[in-house]
Amino acid sequence: MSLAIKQSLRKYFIMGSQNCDGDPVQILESAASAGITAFQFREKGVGSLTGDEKLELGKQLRSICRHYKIPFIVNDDIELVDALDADGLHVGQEDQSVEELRKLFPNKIIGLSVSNNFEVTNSPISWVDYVGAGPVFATKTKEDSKAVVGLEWIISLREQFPNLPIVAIGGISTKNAASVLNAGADGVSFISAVAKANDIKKAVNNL
Ligand code: TPS
Repeated sequence: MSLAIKQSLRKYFIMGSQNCDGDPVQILESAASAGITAFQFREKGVGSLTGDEKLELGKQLRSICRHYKIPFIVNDDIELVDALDADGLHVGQEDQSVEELRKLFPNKIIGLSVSNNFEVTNSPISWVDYVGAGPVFATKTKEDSKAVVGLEWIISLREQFPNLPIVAIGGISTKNAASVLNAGADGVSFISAVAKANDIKKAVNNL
């Protein structure tokens, strides 16, 4: 189980329509055909869709993930997990508690964001399937992002949790992705490196 999760975290693309200059459906189609290993639908923040529009876009993105056989994870939206038959759910520290979510979704992938040792100590790490650790580098994508943790924190998290599936996030690019894997992360997660790329396939390959 944990090995399969770790493999899925290798190139974990996240986006919502607010991150895309072009058509999100085409962007995900290109990224999926180029080899991303998981996708998170994160329709959140300024300019994001809500209600039926969010659901309709979600259905299209979900079907691309089914076609390419990659996990489809929903960001912090319980109703959408059921409506889209998602493979899992990703939540932040301020969202619904992981214990509650685990009861609601015993068999779904549950991911949790962690940004410092305090959050790690106070999180039920044993209930999650993976953690999203970061921001490793500076990011402009998340308005409320926490302090940059650097590669050092990924190294120390790996020392503390030798077997925990860890995906690093925040400012990850084709230039620094290898350093993040060398620090001990199982994979890299990214928004702008692919959503804003001129050549999506090349970006995914280089990551
Ligand atoms: C797996 N998160 C932390 S930094 C960031 C986000 C969305 C922005 C990255 O954008 N871990 C996972 N999923 C999440 N949603 C988060 C953490 C929260 P960019 O790659 O453009 O720097």
